[in-house]
Amino acid sequence: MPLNTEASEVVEEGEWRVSDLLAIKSNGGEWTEDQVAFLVRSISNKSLDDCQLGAMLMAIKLRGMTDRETVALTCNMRDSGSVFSWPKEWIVADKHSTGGVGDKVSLPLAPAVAALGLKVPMISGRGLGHTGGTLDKLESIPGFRVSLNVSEMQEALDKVGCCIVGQTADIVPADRRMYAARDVTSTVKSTPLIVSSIVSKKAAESVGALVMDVKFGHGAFMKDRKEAEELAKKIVSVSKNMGITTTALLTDMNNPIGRTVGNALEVREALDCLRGQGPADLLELVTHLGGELLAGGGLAASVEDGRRAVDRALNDGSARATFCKMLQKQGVTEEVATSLCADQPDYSLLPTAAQVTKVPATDSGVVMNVDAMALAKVSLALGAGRQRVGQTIHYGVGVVLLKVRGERVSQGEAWAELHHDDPLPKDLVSNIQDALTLYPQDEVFTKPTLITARYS
Ligand code: IUR
Repeated sequence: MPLNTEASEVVEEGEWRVSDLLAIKSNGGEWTEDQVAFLVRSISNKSLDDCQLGAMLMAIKLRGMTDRETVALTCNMRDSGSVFSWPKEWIVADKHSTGGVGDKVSLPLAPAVAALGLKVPMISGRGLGHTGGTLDKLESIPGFRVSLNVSEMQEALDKVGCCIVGQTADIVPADRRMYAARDVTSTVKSTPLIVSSIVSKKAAESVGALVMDVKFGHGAFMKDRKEAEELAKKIVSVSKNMGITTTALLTDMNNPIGRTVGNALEVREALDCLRGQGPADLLELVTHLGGELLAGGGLAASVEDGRRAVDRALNDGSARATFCKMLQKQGVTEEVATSLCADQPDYSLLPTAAQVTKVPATDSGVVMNVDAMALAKVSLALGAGRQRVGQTIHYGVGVVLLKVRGERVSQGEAWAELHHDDPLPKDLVSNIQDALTLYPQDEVFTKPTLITARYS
């Protein structure tokens, strides 16, 4: 493929005509690092207009980017805003998930690895569409504040070891403009654009170790395993190229994680996990992802040792004590924080729904599958999430699964509970019935693998 067929001469040293650069990419060529830097500068200072930005994103989506280009894009995006600077002796780490249903992993994970010596300045998002957001879950705790300034973050990391906060305007501003444009130009699903968006924000946190939870399946952004594999490999290679020790786990998202979907309900389950009493799938994700971070940060001799350390921190109360301190650093009163984190927690302090309706099984059998996407849609219909940016959410509502994969249910027995504030929308009970698939009585249940691959 000839390079740069429509591109013309350099306009001035180090500067290019945007239309020439667009021609290079749309003809299948490769941009130089300087050209990528120029494009990101032009996005930030708005000398690249919305039409050109849309064309640039579409050219990237259709033609792809080499690793060299993606690294250059990511570095320049990182440098478009503030980059945190932490004390040299700190080992700073973070996790990112591509988003799942019932995914409350960050809540126990951050304090568990912080209790073991890592510093975790976790920047999370809000929920939109079918996946819930970590910030919304935390905001269901009375008093919790997701916006800390840099010095408050530094203080939280110094005294507690972790904080979970929202993105501020000065972190990777180029991504803000690019993401808004991707949303309206059908260019969200582009591996180099996803990789640069995610990794630039983690790099701006100045992390030394990163673990990615790349989800695939019915309830995930990536429905297809091949697409998820491609993303996982590219994130690892780009992030490592930027000096961040990175691994990615490819995890199944056909069933929701744990037994709860909905903000306050998920906080309860995260607190159960922090008392060593959480569901097995949540524990598996927290220990595996935490093990990767501890090994990546050099605080465990191996991933296996790291996993065991996380398990211990969840069982000996140290992760829970760290979470309790984090809550207080982020605005929760001592009384509420200690009551939630007690051996006998007072969950009545969390918002609860006005009504609980049980959903009976229409048949008998062993639960083979609870469709994560169907459950997410039910939870959204109950008001647990947002269909539009800025929509208010009901913190207490959601779904509790009384039966999950591998468990037996009899006809007429309740297998789920709907927690709702408003009268149930018509058809909701029949919609949730469609989420449940049972094995015929005589088949043997084999537990599907949750973590299916690892890339490093
Ligand atoms: N999350 C991000 O931070 N960036 C993206 O492009 C996607 C998810 I998709």
